[in-house]
Amino acid sequence: MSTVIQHIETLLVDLPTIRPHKLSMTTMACQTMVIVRMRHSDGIEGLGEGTTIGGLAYGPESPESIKRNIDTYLTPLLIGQPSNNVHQLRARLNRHTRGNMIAKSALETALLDAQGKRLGLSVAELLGGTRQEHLPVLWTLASGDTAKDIDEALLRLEQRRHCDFKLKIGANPVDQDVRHVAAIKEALGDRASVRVDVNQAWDESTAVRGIQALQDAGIELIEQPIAAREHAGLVRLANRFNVPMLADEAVQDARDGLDLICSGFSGAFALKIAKSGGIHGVLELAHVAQAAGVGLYGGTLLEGTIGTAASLHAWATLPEMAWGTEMFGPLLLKDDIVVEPLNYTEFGVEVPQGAGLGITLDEDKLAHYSRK
Ligand code: MUC
Ligand code: MG
Repeated sequence: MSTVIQHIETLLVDLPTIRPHKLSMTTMACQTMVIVRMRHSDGIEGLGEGTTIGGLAYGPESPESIKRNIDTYLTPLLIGQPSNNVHQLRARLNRHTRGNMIAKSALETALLDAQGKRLGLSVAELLGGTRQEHLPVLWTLASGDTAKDIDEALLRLEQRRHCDFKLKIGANPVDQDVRHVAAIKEALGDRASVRVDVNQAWDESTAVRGIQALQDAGIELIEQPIAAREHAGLVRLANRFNVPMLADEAVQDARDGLDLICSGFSGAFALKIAKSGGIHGVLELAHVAQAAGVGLYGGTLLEGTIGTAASLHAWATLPEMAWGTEMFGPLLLKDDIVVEPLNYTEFGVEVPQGAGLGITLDEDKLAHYSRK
């Protein structure tokens, strides 16, 4: 008899951050991850993670909705189904339920982890094999304080941890944000690249003013300056400035990517497994971008180690990405729920080895941080 999915458990896990993380729409002091444990009839357990930023501040799914919708709607569609055809199971979930991309991503990760463990292959090998095994990782400076951000960047440069920095802006008036960014760029000079993420906070005319000043200050990349739905505006900004635009919230899946490309967008796309409903969805977007010559960037919703490992397996199957990755989520957290953390070294991170995701849960830590 073929192996079937027997049981799916979801846990809300709250881990404190090492410092407040300030974005345009919220300040985080804690990250909540939804951890999926999917048991199969052959005794194998697949792990998955669905994580967002700031409860309901970042997008339409919250940790609580991810858990509730998996438990109530998605799990019943999977229980008793054959374990080993991930494409069929994705299609089944998408046929019977709308949206909930983060929840679906967590489940697809758990399916792939189990399948890899079953076959003795890493998730990247299941996907066809690795093109890269060490990926560059940027750090986000978001303490909200210019001097603290400079100290944080200098320390990470000295430790050979990170040499690319992204600044979260958009919560303050544009002139104040520009002064903050320019001061950090000036302090770091040519030793580091500096980019900004506005997280949709500006309207187009504010963006024109802000981007001109940021371009003059030597900023390398401008991420999501205006609202996600303003595709035409993003194309206009990309055409107007030399500094490239990175589409993040504007590009969830391959269809959004195609729309932007057909509208004349040039620049780069932030890939996130959570936005695209999982690894297969995000790789579809990556392949559309590659065909159109749009640059790639391995993005995060600040997942912990399980979600970060899943993303790394996906990025490992792509050729070197033009803008590297920001897979630093576990480094923003004070603790971890896995036995062996990811290996961050030489301004990047290693793709984990071993079957499936290559990650083992630390049961004591999981129990300690799980919401009661
Ligand atoms: C985002 O919008 O890119 C990535 C890094 C970070 O600090 O926040 C995320 C979300
Ligand atoms: Mg972003």
